[in-house]
Amino acid sequence: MKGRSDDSVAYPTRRRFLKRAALGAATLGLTGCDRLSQNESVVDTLDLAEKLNLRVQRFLAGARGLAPEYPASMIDATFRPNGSTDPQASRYRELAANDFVDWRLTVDGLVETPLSLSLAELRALPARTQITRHDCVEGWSAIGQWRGPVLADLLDRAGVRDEARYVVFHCMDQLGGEDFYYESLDLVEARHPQTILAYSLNDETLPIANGAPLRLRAERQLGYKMAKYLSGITLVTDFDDIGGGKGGYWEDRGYTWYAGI
Ligand SMILES: Nc1nc2c(c(=O)[nH]1)N[C@H]1C(S)=C(S)[C@@H](COP(=O)(O)O)O[C@H]1N2
Ligand SMILES: [Mo]
Repeated sequence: MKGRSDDSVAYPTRRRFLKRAALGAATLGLTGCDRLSQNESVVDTLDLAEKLNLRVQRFLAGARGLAPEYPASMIDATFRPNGSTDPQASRYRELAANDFVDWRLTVDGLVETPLSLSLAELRALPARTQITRHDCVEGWSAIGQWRGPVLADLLDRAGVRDEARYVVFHCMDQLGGEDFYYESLDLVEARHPQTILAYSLNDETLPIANGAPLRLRAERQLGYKMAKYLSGITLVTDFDDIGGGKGGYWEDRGYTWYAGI
């Protein structure tokens, strides 16, 4: 395991690159994740950067290098919601109407023991609290405090089989009214100590706008990786047969799968 000094090398480099990518989009008068994906030069630049980034960052920061955490005084009063903010899918509406009492998180796929956990059961597990900065490719950031069980603990409870390489996160919202949002992480990122499934934001129940009842926080990644409105996670060897086959809703639309910052 490498120390914090290594992080300061890895993160500013990526942040500078992101700033440039965001600036490029702003110059062209583009706003929003969807517009960015329509700009080919931006997507090409991201593709090229991705190949180097995963290797360079893993080398510099190691598998467990930590994202910066902040003092409570730096928490933003409102955490800007983005993407889906009020899912209309009928299943989601029904669950929300009953305060998610009937909601379950399933853990299945390449595991020894599939799990199905209620919100109460998740809240009873050991939890991690972290104050971190969220960076969206649109060029905005927000600092918030998140709390929830560490994903690695859940994976250990389920028992990940040797063939598994990725964790896929299924969501209950249809962004753009069509495909359900989904995301994925490899097991290194999924088992990172700051990768948690958050049920609270700034000491309050996670609001619908920010992903109630449960959302992923993967603090070394860009905002679009952090799937909101979770319904289940599946352990897989690849994501060829899921969604558009690229490992995520935005990845299917041209974003890079590796979104380390
Ligand atoms: N299910 C789902 N998860 C999602 C999104 C979404 O539209 N649906 N948007 C992503 C994007 S682009 C960002 S920046 C963050 C926004 O999280 P927030 O609403 O808490 O700011 O959620 C990510 N996770
Ligand atoms: Mo985003």
